[in-house]
Amino acid sequence: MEPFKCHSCLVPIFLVIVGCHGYINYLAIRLPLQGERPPPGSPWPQPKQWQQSPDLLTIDPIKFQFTSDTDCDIITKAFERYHSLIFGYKGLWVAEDKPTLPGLEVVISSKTCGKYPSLSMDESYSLVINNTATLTATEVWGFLRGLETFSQLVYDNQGELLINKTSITDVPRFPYRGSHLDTARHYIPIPVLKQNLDAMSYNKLNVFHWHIVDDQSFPFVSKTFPKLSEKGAYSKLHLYTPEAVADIIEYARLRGIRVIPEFDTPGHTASWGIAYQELLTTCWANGKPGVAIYNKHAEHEILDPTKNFTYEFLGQFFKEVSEVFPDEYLHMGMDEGYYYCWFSNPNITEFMTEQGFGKDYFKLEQYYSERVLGMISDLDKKYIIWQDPVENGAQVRNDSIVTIWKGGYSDWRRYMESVSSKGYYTILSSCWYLNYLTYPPAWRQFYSCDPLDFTGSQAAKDRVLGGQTCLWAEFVDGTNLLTRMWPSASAAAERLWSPAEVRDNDTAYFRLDQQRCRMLRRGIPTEPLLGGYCGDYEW
Ligand code: CP6
Repeated sequence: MEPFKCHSCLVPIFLVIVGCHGYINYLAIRLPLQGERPPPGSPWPQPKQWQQSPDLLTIDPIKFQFTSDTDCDIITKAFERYHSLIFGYKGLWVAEDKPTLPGLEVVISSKTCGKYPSLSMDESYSLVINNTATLTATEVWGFLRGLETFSQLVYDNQGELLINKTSITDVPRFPYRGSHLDTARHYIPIPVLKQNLDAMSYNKLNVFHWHIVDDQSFPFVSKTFPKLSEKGAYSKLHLYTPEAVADIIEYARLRGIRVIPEFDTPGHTASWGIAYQELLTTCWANGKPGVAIYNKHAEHEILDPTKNFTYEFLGQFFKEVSEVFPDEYLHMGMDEGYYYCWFSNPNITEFMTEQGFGKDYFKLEQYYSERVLGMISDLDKKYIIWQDPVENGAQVRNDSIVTIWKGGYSDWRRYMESVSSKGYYTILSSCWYLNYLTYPPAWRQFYSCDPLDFTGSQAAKDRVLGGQTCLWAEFVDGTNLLTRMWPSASAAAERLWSPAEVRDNDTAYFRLDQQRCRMLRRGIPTEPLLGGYCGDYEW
């Protein structure tokens, strides 16, 4: 008989013991006791400077007036929305024992009405609530943030609307505070995208990074190449038509949210190849060409960087994209280029030899990215890319923005360090991946992650523009998107808006729960963080 082999047996046993106790918590989560709640009407994310007096004013919904010194559609429409957010869900009576707040007066010191939100928009504002209330902002974008804060200060006390005398001066810590959404693994219906934009505005997030197509589907309807979605979308029900895209951009604009589309290339492009097979690199096997469209082997998914056709096609395609999306930036993807099909294809090998790349496939990737990014500059757009091309040595414009997606809750630091020390602007997303489920939910890790918490020069830190949550939708569709996103994304939103010193997890817990209840009252299905229920609301 074989002697008992100790190693092969003990290792798995060891892993089971350590693994279970180290990584999976089999004990019930103990929810903190109720009662440590913040005062009602506490704003999220917390403003930079914030003073509240115990003096209360009452609000009479019939008499309350919004007024503005500047004529602007963004302001008029925001007044309508916030009127129903503040007064919409309560019967209401007015007590006689307190002074009444007559309205909110808005002063826009630039006297201008902005067209589209941008990276350099001014979102600062100040808000003074005394016997009257005044919201002052330089630009309309600051007004939107201040109006959100105002609406959060108002609270309901058994049918009576109250607000404390308050004084706030507020400004975001980072200019780029995003929510990334993948609408290719699953199609997300337009009404759900709009609810998500609503929730973003309740949390002062200002960029919708729309990862609109990927290997699995191509829902974006291009006027130049309609076949892309005719063949590449899941079905003709699963489309983002030009009208729908314009509708989303307008909905976002009115909330001070930028829409930045991502058309990920050269990898993740299988769905492009359903209509335009010539775009993809033919994979070779056993000395002959195989199929070049997406199948269960994810390798058949990379563009062919050696053909002029590819660049002519992309040139026309991105010209259209640059006209459809008004933002100054496009996200050009460029992550996870799997070189497998490049390795296998003799035409690519020949091209590499001609160009003097030898066997260095990074050089081929650089060639592709520099050529395509050059086209984007020629279209007068700036670009954002995932970190991969920079790691692989591509030279990109020094005003490019690089999204850090690798490394999880701790290792992101070394990527941030290396990319920002190369002189690029950066956005952190590694800490805020919404595609994992944990028990308890991961909001504390989300909240604790600070994008400036890495070793680097002041100049490197000055290039950190902010961060974004990412929702990769392999296991997410319209049914669970909002509960998956909120309130976890709110934790990231406070990290990106409020001063770095606002970081105490335990007090944040109850404030975050209050924000969750507020979103729930406003119709966003958000998942619970605490036991119990939301005030005098049935949920
Ligand atoms: N799709 C695309 C993805 C991911 C990326 N790009 C991804 C990678 C790792 C994780 C989650 C998502 N699904 N196009 C990387 C940016 Cl953990």
